[in-house]
Amino acid sequence: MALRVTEPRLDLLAAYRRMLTIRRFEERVLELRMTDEIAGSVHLCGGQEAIPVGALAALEPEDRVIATYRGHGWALACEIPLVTMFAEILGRASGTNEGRGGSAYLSSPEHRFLGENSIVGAGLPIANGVALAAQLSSSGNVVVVSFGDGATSQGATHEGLVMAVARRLPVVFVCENNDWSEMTPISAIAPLRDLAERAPGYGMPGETVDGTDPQSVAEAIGAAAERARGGGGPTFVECKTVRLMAHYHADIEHYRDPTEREAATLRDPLPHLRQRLLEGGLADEPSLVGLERAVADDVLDASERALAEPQPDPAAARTHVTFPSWPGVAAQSPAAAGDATTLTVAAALNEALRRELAENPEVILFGEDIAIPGGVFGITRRLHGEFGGDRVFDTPIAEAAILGAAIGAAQEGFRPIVEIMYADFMLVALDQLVNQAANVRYLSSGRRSAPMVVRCQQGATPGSCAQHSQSLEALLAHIPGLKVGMASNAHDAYAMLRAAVHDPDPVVVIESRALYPLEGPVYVDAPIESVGGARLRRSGSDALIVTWGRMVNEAEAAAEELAASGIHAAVLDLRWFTPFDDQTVIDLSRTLRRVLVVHEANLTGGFGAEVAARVSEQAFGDLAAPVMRLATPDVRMPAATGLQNALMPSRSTIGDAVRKLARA
Ligand SMILES: Cc1ncc(C[n+]2csc(CCOP(=O)(O)OP(=O)(O)O)c2C)c(N)n1
Repeated sequence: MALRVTEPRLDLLAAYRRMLTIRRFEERVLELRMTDEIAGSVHLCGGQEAIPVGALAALEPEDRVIATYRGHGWALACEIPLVTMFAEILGRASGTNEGRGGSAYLSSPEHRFLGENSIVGAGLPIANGVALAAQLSSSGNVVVVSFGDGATSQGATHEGLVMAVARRLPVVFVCENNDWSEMTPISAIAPLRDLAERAPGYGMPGETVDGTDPQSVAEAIGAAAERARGGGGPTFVECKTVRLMAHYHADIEHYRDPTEREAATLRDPLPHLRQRLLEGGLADEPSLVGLERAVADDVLDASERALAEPQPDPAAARTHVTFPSWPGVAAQSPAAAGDATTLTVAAALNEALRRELAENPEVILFGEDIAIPGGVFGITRRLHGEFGGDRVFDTPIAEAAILGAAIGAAQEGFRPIVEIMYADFMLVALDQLVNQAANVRYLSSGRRSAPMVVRCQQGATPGSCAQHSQSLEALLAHIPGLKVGMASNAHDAYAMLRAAVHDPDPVVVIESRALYPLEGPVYVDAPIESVGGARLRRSGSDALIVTWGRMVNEAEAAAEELAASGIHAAVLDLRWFTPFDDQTVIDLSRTLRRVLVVHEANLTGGFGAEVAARVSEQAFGDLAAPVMRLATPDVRMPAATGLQNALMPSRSTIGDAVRKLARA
């Protein structure tokens, strides 16, 4: 497809210098790895230098770049200083990420380099989010995201391409085709002459260029960027290149035919460009020799300086997991917050979203069928009509693309709230939450964050099948960097969602589908709470039931029945799994001395195990009995109502458990 709009003239001598700098850098990294100055694997980009150098020559200063894990060349093309790059790869405190990123996951947003990504294909959905932010703010910026030929097999790549087309996002997808999908030739996977042939199938233009020629790369990427800037949407640019430095430092390439390797060496971009400079009269031999010596000296000098830099302070390893505190009010009794309106949980959630959209222009809402249809459970009804299609929009059925777009947009100043229709569906896109969102703050040493809210609902209801009824809070709460909560009533559904939107970290707000119709008072003008804090729902003197979600209501009903027989159980609604309210849980456990944890999720590895462990460790001497757990047994969830009821805790089984505990 013809793409040419303009033909950026590349300063070939400057390009040669940059490409040579990248090559010498990679060679020096290899030396430092082989002498064990560098720990771990290094994946070097020798042979591929023309792609980042050509691309950056075609971009504007405010455009953004996201690279593959083989991304040193991109980082250097973005002009991150050599010494800072070496320092990061050497694990020094003065590195781009203070030693947290290392070779394959470094970033420097100040240099518009939003980072490498060690998960193959994961950068595309995030690039879409960065592009979404550019589109919504009319900045005119473009995002370039690079990925290997092997990454074209990834689901995230497919979802990213689909989403970019659906929203006409200003992204340039740069496929660095070096013929090798790790240790398997891409020809054995994709029976295509060019991978760019796939682009029209997505509904975007595609072009294949010689990725060893910086001029061709600059022209193709320049044209694609201009098209994106003009509102024309994404383009797929395939740059055919060569891998001259193996998959990683210790790869002996036993799987590679020597003749293919030899042919790749003959395509080495550096001697070709050197020859072109001489033949074109752009440089003479002595000046090139001088330039080459200067580049080698610069690289060596930078590496020596980085080696002399101090190691990070070991105490720093624990910082910047999440923001330490947020100046919202502490969770408080809703009764202290003025007049109440009676709403269902579903309506309370809708009102929270409406208020956040109305009060905060950076809030955007997207997900599957959430805009025009108003969500499959109606939680987002009328919001598209009130706030328009830029702020409330429907997405493809592509959970990784949804979460990735939220991550990218959040890093660029937006507050995305996304809906994952069922918690079960998050499992197809966990990478974006666990490997991506949860890492942003830590890996950037607090310089970046991804303040996004993921809403999902969960739990078994009559007829819901095993793939639509799991309770997954423990899985999510296990991940450092995420905050996770679950409401048991209409006011908390409202207040916790608003707290999540104002929190500076990624927050997963789990809703209980069974509770959507539950009515209760909602104090809509209550001050915004901070994320965190359990709430005592019922006082008692004989035992403490710690629970959350719909089980809070079951526990309260059980406590009511128990009171009639003289057993007074307190009920604590945990509300937030992370951050965990140790103080409230432990103080009450010490006082009441008998603790039962109840949850709908199945027993093994459930969050009840975490509560029990914390209480056992911190309230040990005060307990009159071991902490008890009551949960759904470790089975899959059947659809039939009678079978479900036979498994899940209920007021009657909770009552039995408390009676047993009271006798212990
Ligand atoms: C999701 C995922 N699967 C597997 C890997 C392991 N892995 C690391 S690099 C790589 C090869 C990627 O090949 P390609 O996309 O062609 O990039 P290239 O190595 O050519 O730069 C693989 C499979 C990974 N990091 N992430």
